[in-house]
Amino acid sequence: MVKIGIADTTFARFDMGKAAIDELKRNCSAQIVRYTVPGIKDLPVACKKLFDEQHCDIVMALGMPGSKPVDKTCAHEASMGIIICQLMTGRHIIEVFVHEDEAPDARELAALMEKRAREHALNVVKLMFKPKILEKEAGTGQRQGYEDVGPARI
Ligand code: RDL
Ligand code: RDL
Ligand code: RDL
Repeated sequence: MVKIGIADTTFARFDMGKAAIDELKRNCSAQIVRYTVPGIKDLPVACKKLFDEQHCDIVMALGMPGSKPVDKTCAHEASMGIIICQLMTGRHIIEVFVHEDEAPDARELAALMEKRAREHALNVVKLMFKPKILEKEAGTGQRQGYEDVGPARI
């Protein structure tokens, strides 16, 4: 059975892990393992452990970079670590980051975090079970959380 890892953080202001797990459970029958860490810089090793020790086939890394410059640097470092982990393991990590300043207030932030987590969970289902659907969506301007922007036309 396919095993999906969920790595998430206590720093985030919305429970993105819970939303992702709910969406996965509604759309596939994979086994799910969750590993919560303090912040986004702790995600790369959490993902590595989910592959090495829990034998996950794919992992979602969910987190919320804050709005200050130091947080943006932190997010870049975390992303680099997540990419290195993918290259080390040859497995996908779907990075679900919502920057705190993407939304104007707490209400919209929570809604964006929930929607992006759920939409990327569906991307995980497609990657693992229905890759042809992704091929059909190639070049269609898909976004997660906000409206899709759609294809550019001549
Ligand atoms: O290893 C412990 C912490 O260093 C780690 O959890 C960091 O990811 C915590 N953290 C920061 O130190 C920071 O300056 C986070 C952010 N910014 C941030 O914007 N988002 C986080 N963590 O999830
Ligand atoms: O792993 C899932 C996503 O994190 C990954 O697909 C990213 O490449 C998606 N993405 C961003 O998160 C982003 O902030 C993209 C862009 N910007 C971008 O400008 N172009 C992309 N993806 O193709
Ligand atoms: O052009 C507006 C947004 O698309 C742009 O700000 C993106 O960079 C927003 N974004 C992130 O910042 C991010 O960390 C997105 C993702 N992750 C993502 O996974 N999917 C998105 N946007 O559609």
